[in-house]
Amino acid sequence: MTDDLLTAPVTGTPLPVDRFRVHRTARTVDVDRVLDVLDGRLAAYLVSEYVSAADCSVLTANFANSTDRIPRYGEGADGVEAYVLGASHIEKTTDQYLDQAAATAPAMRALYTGVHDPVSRLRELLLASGALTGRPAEHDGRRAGDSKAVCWNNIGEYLLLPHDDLAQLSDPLQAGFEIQTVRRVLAINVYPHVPGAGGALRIWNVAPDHATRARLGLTHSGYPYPPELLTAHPALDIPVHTGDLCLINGNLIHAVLGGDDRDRGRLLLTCFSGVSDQGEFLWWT
Ligand SMILES: O=C(O)CCC(=O)C(=O)O
Ligand SMILES: [Fe+2]
Repeated sequence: MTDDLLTAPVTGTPLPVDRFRVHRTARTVDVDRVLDVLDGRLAAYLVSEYVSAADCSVLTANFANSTDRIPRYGEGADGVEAYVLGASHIEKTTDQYLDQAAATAPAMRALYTGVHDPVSRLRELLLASGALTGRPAEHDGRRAGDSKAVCWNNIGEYLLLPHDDLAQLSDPLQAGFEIQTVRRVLAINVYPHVPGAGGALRIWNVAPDHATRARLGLTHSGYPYPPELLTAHPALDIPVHTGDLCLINGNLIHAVLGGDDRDRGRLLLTCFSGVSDQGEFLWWT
């Protein structure tokens, strides 16, 4: 491999400049703006105070008290990249993922004890609008997870390095899983606890092309793109706060910016979603 393969800038498709922006509302969700992100007409939509302070406290305490949190090992402090509750399809076979979704369902129900699950609430709003029909992704009669909870344990420059949420759908381990037909990922992110000023989302205006992924060895992961290869693309920073909902076009490269010790404990509730080749709105974790 020559050096050029690893040092050439990331190339791909941008959103038109007038679409590369974040729309904001407080408390109320404008379903049309969610559809704008889903359909590629908007980079991101942030709803502040989406979750009440009382529900944020309950969710944060439920997560802290859960005995089912699993450390995920990576590059981070003490080698622990994140604490995760719930299933993740990344780098698993479809069956392994669906097994994990079933096994973690009781822990996820426990996480939402005493609150209306805010990730489901967003999907309920979308489906109630009549604009879409939807369901969790399925395979052989078994269903994907509804949400997962993630607490990144890294601090420093990035809590999570630049990546896209689309490439991971192409993993040959999941051949035939219906999420592989989704062409644009809508990431549904809810933040019950953001203790510090760090942990902002940064979105670059580029959906990477196959050639970029291939030369960087990221064809089926979309993670991580070296930040120094992204400098030619405009970027949008979206600080997130306790109670926020942030919907993003996950095809665009994005990252979670870092922080310091005060940022430890930032809690994310999330699912991925998108429209299948059958025209159904699907979600998974
Ligand atoms: O932690 C966040 O705010 C976003 C995480 C993210 O982009 C992902 O898990 O794909
Ligand atoms: Fe992401």
